[in-house]
Amino acid sequence: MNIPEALNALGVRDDTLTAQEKAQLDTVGYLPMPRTLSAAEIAGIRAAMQGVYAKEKTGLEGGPVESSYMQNKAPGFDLCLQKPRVLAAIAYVLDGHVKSFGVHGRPHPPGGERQNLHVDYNGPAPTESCYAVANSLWMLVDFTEKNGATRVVPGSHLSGENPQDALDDPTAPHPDEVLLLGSAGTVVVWNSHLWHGTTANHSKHSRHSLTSFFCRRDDPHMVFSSALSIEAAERLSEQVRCLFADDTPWTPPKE
Ligand SMILES: O=C(O)CCC(=O)C(=O)O
Repeated sequence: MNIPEALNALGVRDDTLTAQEKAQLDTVGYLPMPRTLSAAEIAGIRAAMQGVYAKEKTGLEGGPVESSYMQNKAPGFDLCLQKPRVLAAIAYVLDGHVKSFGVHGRPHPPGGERQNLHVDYNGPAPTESCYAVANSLWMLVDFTEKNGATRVVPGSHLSGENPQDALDDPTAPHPDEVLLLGSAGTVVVWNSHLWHGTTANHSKHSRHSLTSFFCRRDDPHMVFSSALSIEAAERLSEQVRCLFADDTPWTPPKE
């Protein structure tokens, strides 16, 4: 099975996104998709996430700050690899050359700090028709002005610049930034050359979310593993397996 066949089997068609949605990805660089997850789906993913975080002590003293490749740790994240409209938006940004780098979580607790504006790529500036990276952010609670919603700078993916080089202070508020506000169950797909970053969480609750990250399949600068564990490869459908690229099975990091 090749990638076009896999995307087709996963429900991605030329008209899965409207012309307006595609234009939004081209021009502003991100596309919110409200109501992508049902309440039951959110609850299932959150339970799986809390299970992994508790096991790994993610975000706790002595534990890691984030959990990576979560599809290899529990089946509860499989949905984050197979919603047709999300995959259609990712495939649109990457011109069909989709490779999954899996599902990742980073707790954003009360008091959690603001991140630098950044892009998710270390390679050279992309050309307009050849983007290397695309991300999807899965809101598992409402994203508000108070709880650390992600900020993005619309259109910045077209600048060919990295905010670390272009800005005096990438942590500072940007005059053009927009907060990605939305209800739990919203997924936002962005071109990962778009300048973006978490804002501070001033609320009393954790801002729960996951990302399901993708890159251009043949990109030489993306050197992370895209391997599935044996268990995940046995569980996932052929079409989802096809989105991953490394043949050597993923093995858990040593404790
Ligand atoms: O969680 C967020 O608000 C932003 C995530 C992010 O910046 C990233 O995954 O690169």
